[in-house]
Formats: sequence, C-alpha cells, structure tokens
Amino acid sequence: RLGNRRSSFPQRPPLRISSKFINDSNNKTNKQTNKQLSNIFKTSMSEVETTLVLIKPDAVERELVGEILIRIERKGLTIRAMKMLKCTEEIARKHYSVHVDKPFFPKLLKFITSAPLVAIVVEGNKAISVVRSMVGSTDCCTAAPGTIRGDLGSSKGNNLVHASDSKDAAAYEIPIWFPEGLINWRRADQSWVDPDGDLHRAKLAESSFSLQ
Ligand code: 3AN
Repeated sequence: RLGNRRSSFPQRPPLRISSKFINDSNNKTNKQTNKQLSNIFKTSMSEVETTLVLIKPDAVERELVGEILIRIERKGLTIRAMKMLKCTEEIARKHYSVHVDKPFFPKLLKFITSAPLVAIVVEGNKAISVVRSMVGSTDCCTAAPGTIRGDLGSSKGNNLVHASDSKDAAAYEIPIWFPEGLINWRRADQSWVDPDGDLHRAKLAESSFSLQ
C-alpha cells in the first residue's frame, strides 16, 4: 500500500515545543531541545510511542467520535492531546504530502476539508503498530472485522480514521496538527497499563525541555 514511507519525508520538521517556551526555532539551544524531544519520542530504550490519529469528517458527521475514542482508551492507550478543527487545504497538503500527486488526491482533499475532524495524539506501548492494527486496512470493505474500519465503514475514501504508519510519519505529522506542543502529563494508572512506560515518562521529565 504505502511501501516504505520513510524516504518520503525529506523535509520532516522537528517536534516543536510550545512557542510559549521556545520562540526562536533557529536558536542553537532550541534546536538541540527539539532534537532531544524528537529522540525521546523515537527512543529505543522503551517501547512507548506517540502517534497521530485523525477522526475524519465522515466519522464526525456519523457521530462515531465517542465509539472510536472509547476503543483507544479501552486499549490502555493515553490521549496526550486532542482538538476538533476544520482541516485547511494547506494542512491537508502537508499531511498528505506523499499523496498530492495521486489521482485520488482531489477527492481526498475535498473530503478531508469538508467538515470538522478530531485530531488526537495517542501514546502507549508500541502505539503506532497497535493503533494501525486497531484501525484496519485502508479499504473498509476488506478491513478485518474487529477493526474500526472493518466494523464501522463501507468505503475506501471515507475510511473514518487516519493513524500514523511509522515513527517517522508520526514525527512528521504531529507538529502539523499540534504546533503548540503537547501537555506533559502522566496518567495515574500508567504503571498498571504499561510498567515500561514509566521509563519513557522519567526520561521526558529529566530532559531539559518543559512542555505546557
Ligand atoms: P491509510 O489511511 O490506510 O494509511 P493511505 O495513507 O494509503 O491509507 O491513504 C491515505 C488516505 O487516502 C486514505 N485513508 C484514504 O482516505 C485515501 N485513499 C487512499 N487510497 C485511495 C483510493 N484508491 N481512493 C480513494 N481514496 C484513497
């Protein structure tokens, strides 16, 4: 389907911290901090990953936001950031940069900008592959039962959700939707859901950057 998308992100922006804390992204210290943040999210020390999920306009229109959120929460994944917004053409072109030349892009652009969507940053143990498997394959008609697309959709284009498909994709996509950064927050039950996640949280807390 997508093949190896890693090579498709030559202009991947670094994960940025809220401009409230860092105003000059060209500043050397800030560049180091951004790199550090990026490395923590991509750390190999623990399996904790951060991924972008979009609850697309069709799911919002069909009032499936709660259904999709509950699946994410019940899995034990953490919602680190969430907002409802109308996707602009500019955001769509950035987010779907690997698809802009595809024949289906005009239809995709019209669809993704047609109504509000809900953008979410989801964190958890192996979150990228876990969420992808919960979402199911691109075409809802062939997506496996039990997956979001397999259970709730009947279209290839209107397929309810987007989920980052690799660490590089997540690191590219999250700042597009959350340029203000993420809230540094730890769930009370984190160590019951994912004991290894504590290592990740500790590393975040020790680092020199501070999120909102
Ligand atoms: P996925 O969302 O499963 O990662 P991608 O990244 O291949 O799928 O495609 C991005 C989005 O583009 C899909 N979610 C779907 O909405 C749309 N799309 C992909 N392929 C087609 C197609 N052949 N016809 C219409 N829309 C498509």
